Amino acid sequence: MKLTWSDVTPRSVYLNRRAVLAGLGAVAAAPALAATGLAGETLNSLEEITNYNNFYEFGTGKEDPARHAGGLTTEPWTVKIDGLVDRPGSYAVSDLAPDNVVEERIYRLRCVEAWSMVIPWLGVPLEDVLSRAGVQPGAKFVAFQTLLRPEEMPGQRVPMLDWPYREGLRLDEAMHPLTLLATGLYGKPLPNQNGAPIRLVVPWKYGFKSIKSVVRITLTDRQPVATWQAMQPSEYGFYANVNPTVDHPRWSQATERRIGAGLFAGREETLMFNGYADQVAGMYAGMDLARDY
Ligand SMILES: Nc1nc2c(c(=O)[nH]1)N[C@H]1C(S)=C(S)[C@@H](COP(=O)(O)O)O[C@H]1N2
Ligand SMILES: [Mo]
Repeated sequence: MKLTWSDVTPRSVYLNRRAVLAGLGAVAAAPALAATGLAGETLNSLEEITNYNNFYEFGTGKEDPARHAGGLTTEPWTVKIDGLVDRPGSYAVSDLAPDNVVEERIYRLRCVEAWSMVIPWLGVPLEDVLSRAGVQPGAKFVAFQTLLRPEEMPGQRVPMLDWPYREGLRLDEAMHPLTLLATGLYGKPLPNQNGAPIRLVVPWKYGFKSIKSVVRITLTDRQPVATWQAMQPSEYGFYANVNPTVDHPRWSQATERRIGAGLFAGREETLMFNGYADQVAGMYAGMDLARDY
């Protein structure tokens, strides 16, 4: 049995989200900025967002994804949802995030390499997708996987990372209303270099958690393997919360360089949880964030 959005999404929510989408790029951006604490921030241009990328499946250079990702076939595409769910299955992207329910979310993206951007995503809360799949009581984590297709992903022909790229979240993080499954940016479908046709966006965590071109989402009772953490656990943690007080072993995380700000712009202070502390800090109450980095 296949569920569609209309089965589970109240019509009022639909209409609301459509209204946001319709006003895209104009007035509608203002409330989104205010709601996420981004008032006064300048959006990065489409040019910047699509030409300065990390997507190692297409090479390690910042311009490699723009150059090589065009060859990735993104249609048809299915996302397998499995593990501890009531309704496992393979879902089409249009089923998970139909055009008429996607909403705009303007988020900061802070890479662990200490650069940042502000990006107007389109997508659906991951929470909605997981609720529709029916999360079982035993589930504690969510694991994600990127497509494995070395024929179209030249970076995967080199054992640079342990392919396919994998990531994971605790269940409460995955169900947090800020956590997005993005299918577009700047009002259009996601460019391949940004993780078409569907990718995760977790704005309070370092960018490597926001896994691109997702083909599998698994609900599990064990903490999932995450690619960068497995590769270098002393440098990249499972949590990877943006935190200016916990430095990377090889560089400071106290400040960041805003892409596109210009040669003479100073570095910006990095904000706790990338500026989303009011919304997310409660999930980490009592945790030692220097240990669980
Ligand atoms: N599959 C996959 N997802 C990935 C990466 C990658 O190399 N492969 N890079 C991550 C990193 S380090 C960052 S900073 C963001 C960059 O997203 P953007 O290029 O859309 O800005 O994607 C993340 N998702
Ligand atoms: Mo990153």
